[in-house]
Parts: sequence; C-alpha cells; structure tokens
Amino acid sequence: MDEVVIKVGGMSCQGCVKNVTGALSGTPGVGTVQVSLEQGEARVSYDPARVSANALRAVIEEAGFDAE
Ligand code: 9UX
Repeated sequence: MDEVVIKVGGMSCQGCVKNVTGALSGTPGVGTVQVSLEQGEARVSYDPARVSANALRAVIEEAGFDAE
C-alpha cells in the first residue's frame, strides 16, 4: 500500500468529513482513510496497482470538494 495526504478544501462540518470518507472508502483499491476537518486533509492508503493518487483527487472533487 502507498499512502498519500491530500489537501481537501470546502469541508465545513463533520458531515463533510463523513461524505469524503465514504467516497474514498467506497473506491476500489483504497485501504484506510483518515479525514481531518481541522487539518483540512485526507490521509489515504491505497493499492497503486488499482488506483492512483490523481484518481483519489477526482473522487474527492466528484463528492463536491476541492482536492489539492
Ligand atoms: Mo455539513 Mo458539509 O451540514 O457538505 S455536510 S457542511
């Protein structure tokens, strides 16, 4: 597993955190997901054979937030 920390813009409550977490967790190839409202970032472990860091950014954007 690789790990990436992606800056996430636009999260303003824990509901946003839950939405971002759910979008990432539901993506094939994703392992652990830790999203911090305070830090405004998502720490994601993923299998680089199945998904890329850029694809993870796209997932965050599709959920309605800004990614790095
Ligand atoms: Mo909170 Mo976030 O009510 O999209 S869920 S602002």
